[in-house]
Amino acid sequence: MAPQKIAILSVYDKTGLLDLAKGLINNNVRLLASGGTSKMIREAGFPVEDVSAITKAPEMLAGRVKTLHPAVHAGILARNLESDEKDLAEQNIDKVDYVICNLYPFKDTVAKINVTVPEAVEEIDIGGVTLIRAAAKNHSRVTILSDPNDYHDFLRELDSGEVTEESRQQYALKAFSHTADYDTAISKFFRGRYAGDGAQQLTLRYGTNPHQKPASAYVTDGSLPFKALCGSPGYINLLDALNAWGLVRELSQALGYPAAASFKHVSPAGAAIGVPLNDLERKVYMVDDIEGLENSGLAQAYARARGADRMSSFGDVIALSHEVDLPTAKIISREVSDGLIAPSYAPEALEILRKKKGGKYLVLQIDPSYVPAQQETRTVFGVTLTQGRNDVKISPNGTFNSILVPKESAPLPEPALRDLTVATIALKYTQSNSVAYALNGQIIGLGAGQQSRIHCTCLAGDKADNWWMRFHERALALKWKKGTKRPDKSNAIDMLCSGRLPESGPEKEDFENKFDEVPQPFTQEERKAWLSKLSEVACSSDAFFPFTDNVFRAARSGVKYIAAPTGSQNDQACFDTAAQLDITYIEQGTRLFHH
Ligand code: 93A
Repeated sequence: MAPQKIAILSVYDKTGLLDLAKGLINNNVRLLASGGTSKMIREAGFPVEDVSAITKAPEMLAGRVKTLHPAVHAGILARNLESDEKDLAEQNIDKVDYVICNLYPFKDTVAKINVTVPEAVEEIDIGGVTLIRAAAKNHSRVTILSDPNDYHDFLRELDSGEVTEESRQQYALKAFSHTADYDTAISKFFRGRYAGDGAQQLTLRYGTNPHQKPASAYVTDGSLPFKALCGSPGYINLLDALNAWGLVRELSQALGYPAAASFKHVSPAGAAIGVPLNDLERKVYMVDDIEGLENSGLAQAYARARGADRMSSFGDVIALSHEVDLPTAKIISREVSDGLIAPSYAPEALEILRKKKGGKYLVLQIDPSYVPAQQETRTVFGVTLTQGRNDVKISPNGTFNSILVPKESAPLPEPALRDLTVATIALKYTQSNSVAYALNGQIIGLGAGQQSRIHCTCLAGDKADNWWMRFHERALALKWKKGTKRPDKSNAIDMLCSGRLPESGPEKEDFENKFDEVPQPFTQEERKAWLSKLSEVACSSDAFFPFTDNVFRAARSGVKYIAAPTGSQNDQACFDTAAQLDITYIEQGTRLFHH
């Protein structure tokens, strides 16, 4: 006769326990249970033995040791092997067939306000986790029920004969997830108590919006790769800073220059390398009075990044690839900005930055040797998504080798390669869809986060046009009223250059109040004539151009080089259009969506 089957029951949540016990007994299963569980079953009138009947040891340490015993765990873990059977026989231990266990409510306990560490510690289940894990490990023979919702289906199967292998697998999977989730809650609690704010985790004031609390940033292994030297980061600050850091690190490595990026809402408003600025550029970027600028590649990179689209950069988070020096700090100190991330800071630069925003300016120091894990994970609407990190390398010499148009093409000139690299690396860190235009080692127009590609191409093109209009002699000779602030100047220049000057009313008055001598709007002819001088622009797209309209629009903003993935039904038409417009079309083989 087959030996009587054995179940071990040890549950904190006793929902459905008596129905389960009844069902097991009806199937002639012997019940062994820990203290409270066995008491409830016994009081309901069902036959049950205490676990101590097989351990021959009482529960001890006020319940800290209840089921932790070789008689229990060898019984669960034994396989149908001769050697295992022999070991059991020598110790007079019976095999266990069913384990029913759920754990102390650690999560509920630590969710209580003002919970103490000793209170939390008492809720760390040891024996239950061991029961669950052992049974789940040996699921080829043992059934593990860790969820009362499964009792009903389990009993139905048992009544009809035996629990199938597939069911045991599903129960084991649930059990492994249950203990993993339990351990995550424990490590999270202790990270909050013991890691020290800023070392392995950082409490954030709130998430994306003020009502999204609590919020934090943490790593599970080692330390956070950055520390705050001043101020405290918010959730969006970190999204910006960490994306921007990735961008400048890659840009600087690819081109061998210091690099800078100016981020807003997790996309770059500008990104650049430290190509020396000419006098006009210094003026347009409002840095012509910065001492030592010409000797700092980093300061020139940030002047370019911030100067590309001053409107969008208002309140930016900045990333800088190299140690922050005095000229760079001086530029930053007088702009409206939320924060900065860089590998290190010269003492005199840090002193200036620490004074910004009444001492609340965010200054983050990143460990430049930090390499993120290969796999990245996030949750959306409660669902965990995981993917390999986008670690494809964009480089001037490796990425743009396949020239599709013109057929008989010479190698790309250095500046074109440089600017295609800047545009393409910027896109890799820009919310998709995205298209970027670059010139002189900097982004001059970037269209981010549009659902339609042509809208990206238009947005980026309009921004590039606006950028170029700022170099028009009339835009350079504006007569400002004394005391006009930098952001107000940037706004007025943007209105003038983009051609959206107010025609009447208080808005017009507001605009005119900023000037001693009110500038006239640009005429169509002036605009056309000046824009026709914009040339040699490089344009990159994060995915293929689906229609020729993108090529036509790019051409209108001086684009001479396009790099984009191929794969559209209209590829050939796009190449032909480029050929007609004297544009070099390069295959950039990797789609670079970013979200
Ligand atoms: O403190 S424990 O980790 N020590 C143990 O040996 C042990 N074995 C089972 N807690 C232990 N359990 C847990 O007790 C179970 O996970 C279950 O949550 C609870 C059931 O206790 P009782 O049967 O006394 O109500």
